[in-house]
Amino acid sequence: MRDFLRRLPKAELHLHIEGSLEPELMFALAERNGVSLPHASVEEVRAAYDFSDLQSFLDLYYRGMSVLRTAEDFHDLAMDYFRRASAEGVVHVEMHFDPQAHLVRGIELPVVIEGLSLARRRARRELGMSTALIMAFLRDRPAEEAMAVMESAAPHWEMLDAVGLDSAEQGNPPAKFVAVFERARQLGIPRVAHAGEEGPPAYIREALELLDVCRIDHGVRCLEDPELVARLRDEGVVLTVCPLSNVRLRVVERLADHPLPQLLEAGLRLTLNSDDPAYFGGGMLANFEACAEAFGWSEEVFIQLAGTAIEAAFIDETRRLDLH
Ligand code: ES4
Ligand code: ZN
Repeated sequence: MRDFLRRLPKAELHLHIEGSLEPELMFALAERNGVSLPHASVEEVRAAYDFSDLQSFLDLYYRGMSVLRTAEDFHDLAMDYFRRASAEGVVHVEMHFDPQAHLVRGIELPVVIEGLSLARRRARRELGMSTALIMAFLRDRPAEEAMAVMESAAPHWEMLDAVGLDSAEQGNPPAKFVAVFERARQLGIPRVAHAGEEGPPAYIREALELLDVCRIDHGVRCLEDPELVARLRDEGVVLTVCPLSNVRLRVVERLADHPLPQLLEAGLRLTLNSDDPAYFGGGMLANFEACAEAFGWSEEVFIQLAGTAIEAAFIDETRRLDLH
């Protein structure tokens, strides 16, 4: 099964590139940039990744990215991840990035975009890997700030494959971001949003109705609302599920308790993703393998899940045919 899962061409639709920062690179960049870290060693950093919920993770995630300062840092971050993903049989990566998390530290958007763009070109050339860029808004910050980021991104609108919505979900409903998502819609930029990870099914409905998203990131709590499940199925909405993330952030206690089998049984379109691979114990292959172990799925199930990701990816039809 391991060899099959490695060879299976996989598209990753839910990845935060800042969450791919491995402790080794964190230390190297801290040294390069003269940034001090509260931990003495790589092992100590890894030991600190014991989360009780989404917020306890976000605290370390924002602290970890303090080492990212230059375009070269963002290039090294993304390229490091693309190489690892490629070795796991990942052929396409859609990466969220968080402009506001960098702006608050004085790192301007063009610096981030320049570094990520350089890495994307190299991934294409050196790894044959396609990539997409999703500019995410931090939902625990003001909607006006998100709108300002949207407007300041005007020179880069053309290279955005989508906008997204992430960070602390509870108390920050999709409704808060109606205006900025409407602006993206006007500009012809597709939309995705995290919903139903820690937040209630009502947030998934809002994301569909008010933000007009084409995919829901996570969405696992939809099962609490059977009418919503029927709607997701009838409309063919894709959920980007992140199994190891859900375990590490205690959305579920153990992977064996994860609702993936029920979601599949309900006829929903699902994909498997890594979310923040450096923080949650592994990348795409680890997520696929953990599901094989927990659910005993056949090869056909994985072929279906990987196929759904290729169907739902932000790629042109020529590339899609190549990947299928
Ligand atoms: C995230 Cl797992 C998760 N949920 C919401 N926002 C995030 N940003 C990075 N990882
Ligand atoms: Zn996420």
